[in-house]
Amino acid sequence: MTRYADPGSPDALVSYRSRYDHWIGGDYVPPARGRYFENPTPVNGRPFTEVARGTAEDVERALDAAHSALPAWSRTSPAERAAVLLRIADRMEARLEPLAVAESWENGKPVRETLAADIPLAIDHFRYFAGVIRAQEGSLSQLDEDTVAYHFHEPLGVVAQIIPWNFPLLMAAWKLAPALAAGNTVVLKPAEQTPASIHVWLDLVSDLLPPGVVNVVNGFGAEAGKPLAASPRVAKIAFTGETTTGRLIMQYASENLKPVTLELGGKSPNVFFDDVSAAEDDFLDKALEGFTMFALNQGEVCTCPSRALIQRGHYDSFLQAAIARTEAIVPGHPLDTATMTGAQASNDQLEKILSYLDIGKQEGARVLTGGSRAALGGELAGGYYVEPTILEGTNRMRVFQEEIFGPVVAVTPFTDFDEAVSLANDTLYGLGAGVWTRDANTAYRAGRAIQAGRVWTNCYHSYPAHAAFGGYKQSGIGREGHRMVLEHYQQTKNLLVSYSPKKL
Ligand code: TXE
Repeated sequence: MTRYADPGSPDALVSYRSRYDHWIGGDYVPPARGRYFENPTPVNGRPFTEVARGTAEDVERALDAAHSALPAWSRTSPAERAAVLLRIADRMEARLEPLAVAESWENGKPVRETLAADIPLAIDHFRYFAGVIRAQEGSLSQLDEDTVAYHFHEPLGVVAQIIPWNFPLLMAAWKLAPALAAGNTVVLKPAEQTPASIHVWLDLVSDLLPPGVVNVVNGFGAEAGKPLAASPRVAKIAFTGETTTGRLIMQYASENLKPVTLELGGKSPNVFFDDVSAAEDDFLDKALEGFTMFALNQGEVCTCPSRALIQRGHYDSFLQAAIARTEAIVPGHPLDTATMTGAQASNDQLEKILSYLDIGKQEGARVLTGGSRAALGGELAGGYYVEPTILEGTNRMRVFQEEIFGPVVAVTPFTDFDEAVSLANDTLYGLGAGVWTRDANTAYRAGRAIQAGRVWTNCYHSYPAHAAFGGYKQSGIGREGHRMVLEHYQQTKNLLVSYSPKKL
């Protein structure tokens, strides 16, 4: 096991600047109003850098830079853009460990995950879209002997991207890779809780991008995010965050008739049919691991399997095994590779989760394990740690209906297939779901009947670049990942050409 040194200490792999300005036009630019905010690490609650607090003036400067860079970037060939994306991926791979440590330090997530998942997946997104853009073809329709309709893919222009704090670099990669591959330039606003890791990334790769192709304006939602999303100078807004914020983004965009893609909240069901417990091989073990995925990334995942629906025939035995498995999750310092669960990303998030634990108890939910703030003490004393928690109750309780975004799963039994599907769909959301059974017919029918953009079947929480991701119902609009996301970053140009010498 390895314990990476804390940034700021002598052996650290990452050294932060004491202050981060905005990144505009290929350079650091101080905020127009001269204000900065402190950025604490969730590991111990202490600030480690300060960051520019952006406003509308900064957004305008970033939009100027993105518009200046657009003509040249949008005219590069797909092969040139693919080469840039591949170089970015190679650079990131060569510096995997520092990027992983930076991501863990700022977000609080375990470094074993940033090393094995967050950063490798981000790298793979750049590689995937480098390949996709080279393979993309237009189309041609022959309308008659002398008339042809050509269809070209053209970039949208300058796009706005507003991202959250739960996977700062991976969410940046999900949005940047397809946007850049398609020939757009970008103004991106990271979340105020995790503004620094994108700058660590920029310090690593910015020389590979022409100035102004990627611009980063830091700051808060209302001060920096709103002027960006409301600007008539952006061609599209891509947003990931809370459903209520998504509604606001759509309102801003509607003023200028701009397209939006939204990745919003979830309350994903994880459904365990009886036959799971009858399996004689490792399948039960795999399903139990699938159950504990509610604690992955401290539950701060929009697809967190935060509702476990367990069939009555094996309810007690499965739940006992699931409790034991949950209690075996190792908490600890996020930079220790033995740690399985780290800190929540912010103090606000910690308080939100603790308040939901109180709400659950008041509603009559039974706490089967966990249920409190985790007292880790020592050097982690000021950090934001929560015990992985299993609540048992009924699907109409608030803890079954509202997104907690913490390591909390709400468990309830079901009797048969129809009840499982009805409980699974009894939610405003429709982002993810899990189905566990060895019966192929049950798996297929449940997968088709559950109203969610992704239904993992006998697996959970995998995010390959070439699988479409997005929400049904109030979980969002549009898809990310997969080559189909290019549709959200391109527009179709039709050239309708007559080659006939005859008069009209
Ligand atoms: O989200 P916000 P918050 C959920 C999760 C979490 C809750 C609140 O339940 O507890 O949302 O988190 C920017 N105009 N998710 O408050 O506010 C903001 O600065 C323009 C689910 O952090 O939606 C940040 O960059 N931008 C989710 C981004 O929006 C605005 C991931 C997300 O912040 C804005 C995160 C405004 N008016 C939270 N207000 C997921 N789907 O994965 C805020 N922002």
